[in-house]
Amino acid sequence: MAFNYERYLRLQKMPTLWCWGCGDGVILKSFVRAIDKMGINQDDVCVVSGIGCSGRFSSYVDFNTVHTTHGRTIAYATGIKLAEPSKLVVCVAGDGDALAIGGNHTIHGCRRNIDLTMIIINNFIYGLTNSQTSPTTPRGMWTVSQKAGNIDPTFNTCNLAIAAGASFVARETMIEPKKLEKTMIKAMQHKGFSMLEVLSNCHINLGRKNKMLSAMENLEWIDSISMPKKKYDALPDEEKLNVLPLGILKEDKEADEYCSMYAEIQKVHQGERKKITQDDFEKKI
Ligand SMILES: Cc1ncc(C[n+]2csc(CCOP(=O)(O)OP(=O)(O)O)c2C)c(N)n1
Repeated sequence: MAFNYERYLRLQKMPTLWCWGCGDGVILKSFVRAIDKMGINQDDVCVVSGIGCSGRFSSYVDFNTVHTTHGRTIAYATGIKLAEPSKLVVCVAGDGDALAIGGNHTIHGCRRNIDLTMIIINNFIYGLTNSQTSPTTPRGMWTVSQKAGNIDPTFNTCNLAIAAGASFVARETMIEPKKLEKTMIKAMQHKGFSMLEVLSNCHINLGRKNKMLSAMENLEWIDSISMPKKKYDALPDEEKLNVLPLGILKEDKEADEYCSMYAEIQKVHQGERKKITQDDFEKKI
């Protein structure tokens, strides 16, 4: 039987404002299937999105949703999670939203290891505002803010998340929706801060000016710069430079989760315990 997407969508908001062939729709459908497989009640999910094409994600799905200010998904999601720790709270943000204006929030979300999932839709450009350079735009690409070619070094989203302390870090592409769905489930089941970068296309605002005229050509380019982690690990170091590994890149199930620690603080305030000491963290500094 065909999957019933309608159950999870706000049909009154359809059609979406996304361009034809945009990866955002594929990612949204993978997300909805992942939630369905996890068997979570719609009322127990909260999706927080920022501003951008990707930010529209929260308008289209029928969960608890918050469409927040640019770059601030983690701040809102942190408040929601601390108030309602039993809910599944998922941030959805573009590469500009998560790594430029919201970069500071993202690294501190990773460091704090609060039980949130952050899906970063990396289309390598500011899509909504028509092609400004983002922190993941490859060098040499045309952007409206760097028409002679981008000279800025690019962020590697997953390396940044790992270095900042996220306890689950993965990367997939929207070219393989089934694999994406599986990794989304693993990310959302992880207890702690899980970051999932999804490589996606923006053939309208990145592709057309960079010799990728159609969605398919944009996808072929994504395919050419990414490969499964196992294959990537076998490459000589010099060949790894311009390739992005796919799959789960980090999974630490032992890291202290923020909501659990916060619950201990409540106990201090209620006089149930004296205070929190370094020993509580087994000196894992
Ligand atoms: C505080 C603030 N600064 C700038 C903007 C303008 N703005 C809206 S979306 C956006 C960038 C979107 O790019 P990205 O986050 O990569 O998402 P995409 O549209 O590609 O999905 C910008 C700069 C804004 N809305 N608010």
